[in-house]
Amino acid sequence: NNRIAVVPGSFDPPTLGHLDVIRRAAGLYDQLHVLVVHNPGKEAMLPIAQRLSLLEQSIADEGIAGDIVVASWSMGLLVDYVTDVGAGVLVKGIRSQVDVAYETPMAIVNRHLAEVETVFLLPDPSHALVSSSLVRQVASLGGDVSPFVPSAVARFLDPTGSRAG
Ligand code: COD
Repeated sequence: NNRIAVVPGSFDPPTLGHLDVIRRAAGLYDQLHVLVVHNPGKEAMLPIAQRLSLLEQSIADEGIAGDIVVASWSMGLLVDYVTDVGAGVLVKGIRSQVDVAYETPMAIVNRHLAEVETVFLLPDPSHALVSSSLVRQVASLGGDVSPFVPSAVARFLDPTGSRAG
């Protein structure tokens, strides 16, 4: 069933780039699962539960309409989740050729494993340079991340707003 798609990511934290891709995917599919995947290769900043809550708030705040499920996954293959929820498509955002090179082998493997197709979406160019790792770095050094993240995330990372403006 390709009317259901899964948008996986670390979302540590969610950025405006992620929200742009989620909005575009929500316009293309009947149901979207935004899936927080534990990536053992990356040292996390935020606990999974915090990322889920920030994603839910951000999707609501940005007024992204549609049937959107926010969930997490840490057990086994990503394609197992995709198959379990009756989806046939993974949606990934592409910022540059670096993302294409990283995503292509995974997309081919996922198709072999479970006949799951991967659809690549391009964000608005104004969001294409944003990454969670950049946001983590700016936040850890005390900088203002509000231009790069949804307002719920900016409030969470800088509750007093002392760095903004
Ligand atoms: N603009 C557009 N897209 C963006 C932006 C932006 N500014 N920032 C991020 N994205 C995209 C990324 O390209 C990615 O598609 C998605 O948003 C999530 O990004 P991150 O950084 O939150 O997540 P990653 O890159 O750490 O990905 C985590 C995944 C779990 C999605 C990835 O590791 C994965 O697919 N793993 C597969 C695990 C598996 O099943 N392996 C076996 C078969 S290969």
